[in-house]
Amino acid sequence: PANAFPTGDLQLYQPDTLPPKLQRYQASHKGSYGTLGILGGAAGMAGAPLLAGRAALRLGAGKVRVGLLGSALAVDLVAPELMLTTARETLNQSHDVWLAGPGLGQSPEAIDLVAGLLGRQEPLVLDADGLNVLSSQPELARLCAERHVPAILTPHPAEAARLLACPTSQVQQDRLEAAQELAQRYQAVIVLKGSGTVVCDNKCVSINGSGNAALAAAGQGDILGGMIAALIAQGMSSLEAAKFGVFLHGAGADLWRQEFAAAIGLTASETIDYARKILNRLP
Ligand code: NPW
Ligand code: AMP
Ligand code: MG
Repeated sequence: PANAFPTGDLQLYQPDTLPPKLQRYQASHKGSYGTLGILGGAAGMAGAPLLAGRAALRLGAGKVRVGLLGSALAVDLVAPELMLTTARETLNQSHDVWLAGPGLGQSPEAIDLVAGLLGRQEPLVLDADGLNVLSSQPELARLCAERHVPAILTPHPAEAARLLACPTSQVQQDRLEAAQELAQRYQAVIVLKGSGTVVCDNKCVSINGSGNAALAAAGQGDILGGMIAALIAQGMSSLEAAKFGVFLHGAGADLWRQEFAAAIGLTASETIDYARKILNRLP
């Protein structure tokens, strides 16, 4: 079933207007819309942070730098607006918000990078291997919980199970409980992905109302991380950005399904363009 958990008095999150922070002002410039730093791309997985970076640009981030661990790429020919460099170089530059994890791997360098970011105070989205590093290094949980600006953790059910040290089936049996337990343990905003994505912090919990099974495809989580980080770069709070980013991502897939009268074959790259359409159609 689409929502196999009790919703009780929970509201489905389904915004119908553009968040005020995303209004564009005539005299604004790229610096008004924030600079995002992305760390990821160990050997063989450069695609993941590039997808995240492309998604962030197309959802309005002012500037995006991608620091790759394992692949020396000079330019993304599909999105030459992205600045590509090494992970270390990226860490040395100042950014308004960070996304760490897409294709990051779990090497000693990856662990070091995640630990460094957890200890800084800019907003931070951790996804994919960023989460796997967090679950494999117990001392990082405390760094996460002690942050002044809560991190955003965006696990799929298997990543959530690693963070909670429990079976994936247990996460799926009670997704609200699992998300809220993660929020408490890591003092973070949690995006528990999958059909009926749960977004919560240690006070509020909501369930996303958009999205469909066309999203069950490689790279869809990588672009979601880029989208949420782009919304934070533009001034949204971590919790609002998480809810709105998840909504746009799912609504993009819903629009694709409607326009194509199709359920199979949506790529992450296409989802980015459909999410941008949804964003620009909101009054
Ligand atoms: P199963 O198969 O059901 O037992 P992993 P990953 C489970 C990078 N990527 N409900 C499911 O388990 C990422 O960024 C790079 C239930 C599945 O097999 C990461 O850094 C790409 N279970 C790295 O690869 C594109 C669910 O989780 C297992 C579930 C590894 O990430 C691809 C897979 O999880 C990829 O994004 C659900 N809704 N969803 C690139 N182009 O460079 C997932 N599972 O082992 O954490 O591996 O997610 O592929
Ligand atoms: P990841 O597993 O990290 O690539 O993330 C997959 C993304 O696609 C997440 O945002 C999931 O919520 C979404 N997704 C995957 N399968 C479904 C589904 N059956 N229904 C709705 N969303 C899904
Ligand atoms: Mg993923």
